[in-house]
Amino acid sequence: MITPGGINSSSPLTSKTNLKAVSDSLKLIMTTLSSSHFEIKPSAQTLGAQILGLDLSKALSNDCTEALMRALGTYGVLSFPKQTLSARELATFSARFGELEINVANNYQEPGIPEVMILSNMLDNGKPLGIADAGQDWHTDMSYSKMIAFANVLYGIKIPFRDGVSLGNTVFCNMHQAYEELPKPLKERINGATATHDFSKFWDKMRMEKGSSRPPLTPAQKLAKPPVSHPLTMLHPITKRRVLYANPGYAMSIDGMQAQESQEILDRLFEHQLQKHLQYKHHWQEGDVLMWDNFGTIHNAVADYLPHEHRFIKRCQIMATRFFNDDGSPKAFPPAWDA
Ligand SMILES: O=C(O)CCC(=O)C(=O)O
Repeated sequence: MITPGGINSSSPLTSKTNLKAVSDSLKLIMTTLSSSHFEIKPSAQTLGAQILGLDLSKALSNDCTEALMRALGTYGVLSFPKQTLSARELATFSARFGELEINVANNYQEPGIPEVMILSNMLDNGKPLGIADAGQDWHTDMSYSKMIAFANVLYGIKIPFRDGVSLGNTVFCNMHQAYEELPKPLKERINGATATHDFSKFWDKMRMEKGSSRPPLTPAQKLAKPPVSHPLTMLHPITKRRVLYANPGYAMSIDGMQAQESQEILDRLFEHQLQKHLQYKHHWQEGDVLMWDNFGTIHNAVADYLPHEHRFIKRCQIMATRFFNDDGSPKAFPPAWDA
């Protein structure tokens, strides 16, 4: 235990064991110091902030994790430039924020660390190294699942550039602002309503894209991912402000509404939430770790690079289990966040 009087003020620092304890404790202090203080540099756009001064390969203190969580709620998208991480360190960092998803149907996982997925258009002897077309349209992760996703953490190892400009950038829209800017009658119409989200909507759309190698979903796969309902707006568990929780990728219909009205409202919401002034683009650099909040944003991985322009990203997905119960009801907020 670290006491104000020293490493362990009750024991003399003489024996080899004590020296080892001192050295271990100093290491702990250094680690804690080096991973507790960081600078937030907001993008000055609708979303986004850079986090400077943190080495994500080091253990994060509780205070630091909580401060990052607040920053994530506030800015929606955090980037940590110039990181050097092993897959294990990426998973350890991500797991500080919640339970990690293990996608059982996915072949592109880090050997021995299934919670780390590979997104890539690269081939090794003709064999894909990762999912090549992940997220290439507007969506928010896992809204098709009973337990939705809280956040994603992506580590950019190889980023394509053309004429010095990065390709394959990731664009986000701000769902706090989207909700706030809805006309009052529409807010009143959708507050308390739920929408059905379906995994196959996005999958089938991706299959229509040129060169897609996605096979049709089998009946068993469809059965394993049945459509689910979620509220169309919700209180963000960190900011406690209301967000629009809809996305063109997975939202199919508004429950209990005539098909035509449901489609009209969803189309209106999709058009509203994608407006340019709500958008923020992350311009990737190699070594970036990018973390985003799936409650307060929707995103789209821009497919503007060619097969020979290589992209290689490692990814973890943090589930929302710390915020929601299995039935979707919110858990009590951690008191420390009641600022
Ligand atoms: O590759 C990207 O930039 C984003 C991929 C994506 O949509 C995801 O991880 O959910």
